[in-house]
Amino acid sequence: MACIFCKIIKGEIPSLKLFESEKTLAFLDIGPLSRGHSLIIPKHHGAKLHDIPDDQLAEVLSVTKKIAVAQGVQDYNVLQNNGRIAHQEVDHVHFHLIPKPNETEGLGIEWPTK
Ligand code: D5M
Repeated sequence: MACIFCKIIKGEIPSLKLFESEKTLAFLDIGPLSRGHSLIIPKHHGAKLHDIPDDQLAEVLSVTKKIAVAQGVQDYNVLQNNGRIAHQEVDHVHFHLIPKPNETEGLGIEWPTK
């Protein structure tokens, strides 16, 4: 299995997990656009949105909402790319949750300093 996100699901490569259930995994993005930038993925492998069963998609969106609430940010982007022209790099469906914190908001999650 060459899919890097399937390897993360299987624990074959490390990730900083935020949430895991039977259908869904959330972890911090390795190249965060802001502090707390996370990825929420269905465990079902599929490259594009239309490859994923509805029940898996529903849970992914619900988990995305819960993480946004848990992070305590009011302003954030949810982004999901399909295909190279649309800037998709990893061919396993993933939703980006990108906080846009201001100085008074706390995320409670730290990306480790190098
Ligand atoms: O975004 C793909 C995203 O996947 C990009 O923001 C980096 C992230 N990425 C790639 N490899 C890893 C690992 N190993 N851990 C965490 N995050 C990772 P796209 O929408 O496909 O352009």
